[in-house]
Amino acid sequence: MSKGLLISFEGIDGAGKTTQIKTLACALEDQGYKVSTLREPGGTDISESIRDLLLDARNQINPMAEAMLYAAARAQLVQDVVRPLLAQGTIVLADRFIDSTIAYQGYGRGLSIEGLHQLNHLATGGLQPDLTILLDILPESGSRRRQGSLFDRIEQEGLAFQERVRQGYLEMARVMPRIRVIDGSLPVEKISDIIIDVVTRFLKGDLRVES
Ligand code: Z5A
Repeated sequence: MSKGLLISFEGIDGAGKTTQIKTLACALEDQGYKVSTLREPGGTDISESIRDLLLDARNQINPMAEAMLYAAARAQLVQDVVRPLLAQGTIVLADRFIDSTIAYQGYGRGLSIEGLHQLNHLATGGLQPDLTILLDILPESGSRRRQGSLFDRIEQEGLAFQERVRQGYLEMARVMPRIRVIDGSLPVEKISDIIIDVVTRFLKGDLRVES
């Protein structure tokens, strides 16, 4: 593989993305691939500082400023980290990417979806994931899984917000073949098997995701 691949993981809070990325990274490394994992917002000093601003429950941020801060963190990450890794032939596993902005700031907050696509395009220079794994769970399950931990600014939005975000993701998956929906309520190991199978088929060219 001369050029790397960008595989993003999406889903509402607590969907299991972080858990699954770790397992997939190990499985791909065992198969001999160079793999890097990163999270959004984050992954560079600037992007991590923006993350702190965005998730701090004490901050009141208006929706457009919020969208632009996510875009700023993403622009820095893509330029400094993602593009160089892809140029080296690395498989980049991203815990959230452009679809989070459409789902959360678009379907969740109600900002213009078209405007957010343009903002994503500006931030990334048009970089899109090659494949996206969408872990679908009910908001109630996500909330149960996160019981006992402190809720950040976005997590405090509640179940109706999470359901709008979830429906936004499902709507995107209906029209974007690169997004593969996987039932995130299954046992962890079962989900890992499905993801490894999907990604392995994709790497072999046996899974078509073009529109
Ligand atoms: N956001 C946005 O609004 N716009 C944007 O453009 C971007 C992001 C990029 C980032 O926070 C926040 O920013 C996020 C969206 C918003 N909203 N919030 N909050 P984050 O990175 O801190 O949060 P997150 O991405 O939502 O991660 P998370 O809550 O940690 O969830 P996760 O990574 O998907 O799940 P996990 O850590 O793997 O698992 C959560 C728990 O469930 C854990 O105890 C696991 O052991 C358990 N788990 C995992 N899988 C299972 C299964 N299958 N069964 C049972 N239990 C499980």
